[in-house]
Amino acid sequence: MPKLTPARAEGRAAKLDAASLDHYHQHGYVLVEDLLDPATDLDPVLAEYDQVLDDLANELFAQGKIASAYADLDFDQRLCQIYNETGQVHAQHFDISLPQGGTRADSPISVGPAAFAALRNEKLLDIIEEIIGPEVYSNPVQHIRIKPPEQYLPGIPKDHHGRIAGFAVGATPWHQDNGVVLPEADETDMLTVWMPLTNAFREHGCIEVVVGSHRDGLLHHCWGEGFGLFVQDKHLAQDKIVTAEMKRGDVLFMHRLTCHSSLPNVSDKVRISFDLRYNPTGQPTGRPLFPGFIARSRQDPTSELRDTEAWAQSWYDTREKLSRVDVPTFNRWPSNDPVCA
Ligand SMILES: O=C(O)CCC(=O)C(=O)O
Ligand SMILES: [Fe+2]
Repeated sequence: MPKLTPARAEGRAAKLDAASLDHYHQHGYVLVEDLLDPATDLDPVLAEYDQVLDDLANELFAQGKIASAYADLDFDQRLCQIYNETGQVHAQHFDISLPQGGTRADSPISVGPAAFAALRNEKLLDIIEEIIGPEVYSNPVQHIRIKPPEQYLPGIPKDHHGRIAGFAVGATPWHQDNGVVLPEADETDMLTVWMPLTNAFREHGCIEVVVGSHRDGLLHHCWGEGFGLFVQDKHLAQDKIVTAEMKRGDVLFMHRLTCHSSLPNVSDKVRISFDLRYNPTGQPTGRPLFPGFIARSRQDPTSELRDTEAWAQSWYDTREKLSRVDVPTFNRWPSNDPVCA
């Protein structure tokens, strides 16, 4: 399988060289190696999630749902132990976004300062600015994906295809990010930023990309019970698939129409990644009920949101509001689509 072309950032990582930018436009993605410093940019985020897991463990223990809070286990072992013992994937506890439906006033969400700092990371914004321009909006379609080794999840149910059920725990099917947002975002420059917080090599379930697929327009997506929206294999150029093995510090930038997926985690380590999205300020985000913010503005730097508490509050306010209304779906594709049968 061909390797992605890495674009090495220079100096303070503020620049994509012309060849890398050209690679993005030509192929629909660019993988920038060593853009982030694992110790200063990523470890604080992992520490925040250690705390989230600790809180979750204590809460479940207090509710009598687990036999111990397992404070002596490391993150990976503790996570798997809790998932297995409760028979549940607790992904929403860690996520930086609300569920797409059924939000309650107490739905878990994790909007801590380290996550906010990652969304506003200057090195990321420098590259984003080069791709989509100087007025950068943090699009609220954003997730942390914690993908445990499947071999360590005997307690989690599988669907009838043998796939492990739950958000992001298994392989992610082929899709375009444009396909999972509302049509209002179809004409935008929404950009996906994917970064591993732990190494994401093939065995950990890394991303795969169909090179140049952003040129083929929006593909038809089907709805799969348990694993969400996907593009059928017949629409995929199999010979254009590349595997994006990435280490901590690398960042992948993808066009909204670039078709991608991820492999199952067959390793013995939990794979943790962020997928964030940005669009030029003023363009629709594709999820109008969720809160975004101005991450960078060259025109009016004072309009940038720098207050981590205000950001968290914007999500808490949204949660409260959504818990009282019947939220229309963010999905444009019918669930019983004859084209998908
Ligand atoms: O991390 C994954 O498994 C899938 C990520 C993805 O689909 C995305 O970043 O848009
Ligand atoms: Fe995606």
